[in-house]
Amino acid sequence: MKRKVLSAVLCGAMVLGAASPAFAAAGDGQKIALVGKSAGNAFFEIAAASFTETVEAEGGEVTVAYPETATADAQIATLEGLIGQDFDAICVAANDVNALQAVLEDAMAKGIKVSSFDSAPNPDSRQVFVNQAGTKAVGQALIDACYDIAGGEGQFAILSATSQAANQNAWIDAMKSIMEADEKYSKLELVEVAYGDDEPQKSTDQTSALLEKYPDLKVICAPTTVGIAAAAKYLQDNESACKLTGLGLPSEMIEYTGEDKSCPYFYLWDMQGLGKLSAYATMALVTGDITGALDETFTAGDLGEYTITEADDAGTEIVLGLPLEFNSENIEEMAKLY
Ligand code: RAM
Repeated sequence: MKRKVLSAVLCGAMVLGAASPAFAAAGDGQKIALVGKSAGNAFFEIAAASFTETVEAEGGEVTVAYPETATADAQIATLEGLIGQDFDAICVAANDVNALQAVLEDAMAKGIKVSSFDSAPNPDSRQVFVNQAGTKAVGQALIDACYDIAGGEGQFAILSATSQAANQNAWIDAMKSIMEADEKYSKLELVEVAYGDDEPQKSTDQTSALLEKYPDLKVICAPTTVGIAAAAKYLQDNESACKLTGLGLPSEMIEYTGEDKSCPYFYLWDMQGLGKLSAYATMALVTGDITGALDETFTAGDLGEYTITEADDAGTEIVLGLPLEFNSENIEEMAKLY
């Protein structure tokens, strides 16, 4: 008798299970647009490949779109073109903190879920931000690298992306606050923040201009993969005494990394993880598993469970992990990955 009841229950569960949406894949039938900062930047291509693979494995589809340049205007045009094409969600790396607000609010008003990754638009412009590594953690790693490579004192400069770049500006602000708050850094002098606009030639020209202007410059810190690769080549080709650190792709930095090269060591984060986590967060917004509110949790596939926390700008974010250091010991291995 007992056995009969049990098998009837199991049978019912199987029938229900077959029809239940709880058994559907996380991204079933979803249409998602992923918008990077600009075309031709390997950083976004790597993140997009992992994002797309993740969504497709869950039964959804991804359209990747890039503005021609890393400007707010070009990105607004790209976003305007996507709204009205029946997307369930847009995930964007913002070229400007505030300038995208109108277009992203328009998207949300039309029922499109808006997440961001890499570079956050302001809290009103997004539901949640996937932060590759805590903003303060990145700022701390970069200022400590400058301090260490400069030997604790002397001039250093920052070679950034565009002057509006939300993520670069947040990291630079974090570096400045850390410097101001701790006497340890008082002998380090930040002489200039230069902008290479995430364009290789402009970044090379800015590197050359910095060296000319500041002959005693000890370190350049480039918190951009495009900037650091251009500066690394310029410094090494010209046998400059000025050293380099920042955020880079191991595959683009392999020739320039090591104590006897232009860049002793630099940082980035798990690139495949960034694409994956951004994909799971975006799919979870579409299914309604999360809304982007503080303290919500969700499962990001084999990355495990994540909790939504408060970002420095008082919006919400999901932090992937810690910045990773790349040096002569691990660069070859890591360059195979990204
Ligand atoms: C460049 C972009 C990107 C940034 C990396 C470190 O590729 O500016 O937004 O996260 O560098």
